[in-house]
This record gives sequence, C-alpha cells and structure tokens, in this order.
Amino acid sequence: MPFTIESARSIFPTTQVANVVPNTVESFNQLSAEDQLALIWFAYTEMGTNITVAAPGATNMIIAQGILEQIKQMPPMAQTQVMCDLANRADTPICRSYASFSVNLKLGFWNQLGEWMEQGAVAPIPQGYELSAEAANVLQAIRAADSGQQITILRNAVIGMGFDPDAPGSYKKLEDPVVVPTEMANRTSVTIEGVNNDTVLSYINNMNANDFEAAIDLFTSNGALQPPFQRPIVGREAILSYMRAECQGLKMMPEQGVVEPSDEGFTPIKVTGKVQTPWFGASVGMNIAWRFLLDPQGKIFFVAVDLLASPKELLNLVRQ
Ligand code: ECH
Repeated sequence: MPFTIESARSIFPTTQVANVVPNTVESFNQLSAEDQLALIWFAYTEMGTNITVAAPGATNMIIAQGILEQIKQMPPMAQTQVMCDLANRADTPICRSYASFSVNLKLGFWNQLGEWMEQGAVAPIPQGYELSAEAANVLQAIRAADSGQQITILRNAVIGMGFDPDAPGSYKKLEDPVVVPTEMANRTSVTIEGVNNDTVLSYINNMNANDFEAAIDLFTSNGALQPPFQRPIVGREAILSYMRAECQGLKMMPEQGVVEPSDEGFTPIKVTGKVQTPWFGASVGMNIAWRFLLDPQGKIFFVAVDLLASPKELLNLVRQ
C-alpha cells in the first residue's frame, strides 16, 4: 500500500491553513483568567454586532441547566470565581462537570452565561476593565482574523476550559441527542466544479442531511478524518461518534476541486468551499478545504478538513 494515515496527511502540501487560529489560542492560554474572560467578552460583543448566534436545538441544555441555575443564585463574587476557575482549569466539581460536556453544550453554557451577564443576572466584566498589553495583542490578532477564523478561535478557547481529570480529550464526553437524518425527499445535492466523484459527492450530501451512518459507510474500516488543527480520528466507530457530537446541522457548500491521477490506485482529491455552523448560520461562511484520499475501491482512506488562511486559498488547487 503506497500510503499510511501519516503520509496521507501531507497530500496537497501547498494548502495554506489559518495558523493564526492555533497561534492565537496558544497566546490566549498564557493569559490570566481575568484577562481571558474580559478578552472573550470584548471579542464576542464586538463580533455580535455583525453576526447572530443561535444555540442549536440539538444541544441538550438540560444537562447544564442545574449548574447554570446554581451559578445564577450565587453572590456576584462567587459567580466571577466560578468563571475564573473554568478559565484556570481548577479542580472543582463545576469544572469537572464542564469538562464532561460535549462541545455544543460548552458553547451553549457560555452563551447562556453571556446573556445573563448582559442582563445583569450574572456578574459582568467590570466596567472599564483594562486588558494587559499581552491580552490587548491577542484581541488585536482576533480582530484581524476573518469571521470564520474568529469563531474557531473562540470555540477552541472555550472547549479547553474546565478540569479534565484524565489526559485532555480522553474523558468520556456526554453525548448530544442524535438527530434524525433529513428525509430522502428533502435532501439537497451539491455539484462541484471539476469533481464528479461519487464518493466525494455522497460524503457531502450525506453530511448535509445529518446522515452520519451513510457517511461513515463511505470510509474504509481503518479510514481517518482529520478535523482542522487536530490529529486524525481513526476508524469508523470513532469517526461516527465524532460526527454525532460535532457535525449536526453543518451546511457544507463545496465550490470547486481537482482530482489527481491515482498512485497505485489511491486517488487524491481536493475540494474547496464554505461551511456554515448552526451557531452562526449564513452570517459566517468558513473557507474550507477537504483533502480526500480514496482507496482503489473508491472508499475514503483519509480526509483532512482545513480552515484556510485566506479566501485566495479557495483557488489553490495545485496538483502535486
Ligand atoms: C462570554 C464572556 C466570558 C467568557 C466566555 C464567553 C462566551 C463565549 C461564547 C462563545 C461562543 C462561540 C461559538 C463558536 C462556534 C464555532 C463553530 C465552529 C464550527 C466549525 C465547523 C467546521 C466543520 C468542519 C467539518 C467538516 C467535515 O467535512 C468533517 C467534520 C468537520 C462572552 C460570556 C467564554 C458564547 C458558538 C468554528 C469547520 C466540513 C471537521 C466538523
């Protein structure tokens, strides 16, 4: 076999990804808890003027409701302490529960706290709070990023909070309720300029219909999916749980692509386009590349999803 998962990761090596995301999240993580909270507050409220947030219906907010109500009943100082503990990844019962939340539940949790902070029901960021020079630099980097990069930075900052007793990511996450796939009659089908490969088209159409069982059938049994800035997730079962947790309600809008000649039966295909998350709907279109590697039977051996450095990258379909 000419490819391993590791070697597949570097197909289409000229793809420029948005390194501003991991770099900014890393600088963010070095800041004090107070600076982190204030910075996200500033970034989030500035962004909120151009884009609308909608907590996806699929999120099981009930699970977080008890903790949210508990926080709401606390005196303001204690509320601020809980938020700082989350940012500090302190070992407290609330931080442990938070770490067990799914990604959407973590976002929904903060979304609720943000609404309450705005209404004055939860301690707000103190008026006139001055960011440290380092935090001001991080905020500047976020302002300079495009909206897809901004929401990815926020998301990655938020999911790293709380206290995970095991190695990061290894904790058994609570699962979001499974949504039923879109009925056949109501499904959409995409067209991609330059690509009419059935596997790729089925992948996108099934993902858009939340039909993850069908999407997973397109992978080889040891196939892998590599999300932006992450290691590959290997094997059908692991990919299916990931899809159930993170792919509900995504809208994938591929635009163009290129099919490379096969290498011992393995075919590299790159597709670029936009993705919308249910959190922001049509107000944020993320510029994305899918780098597929299909095996000789046409199954997905590997697919990387990249968040692109700039819209210019949408046109980078260099074969090599
Ligand atoms: C407040 C102040 C105090 C501290 C905090 C606050 C609240 C912050 C809040 C933040 C909310 C942020 C949100 C971010 C959502 C981002 C969603 C993103 C989704 C990207 C999805 C992609 C999907 C790509 C994929 C494709 C595939 O083919 C395979 C799968 C997959 C203000 C209170 C913290 C509330 C809501 C970035 C790119 C295309 C890889 C998934």
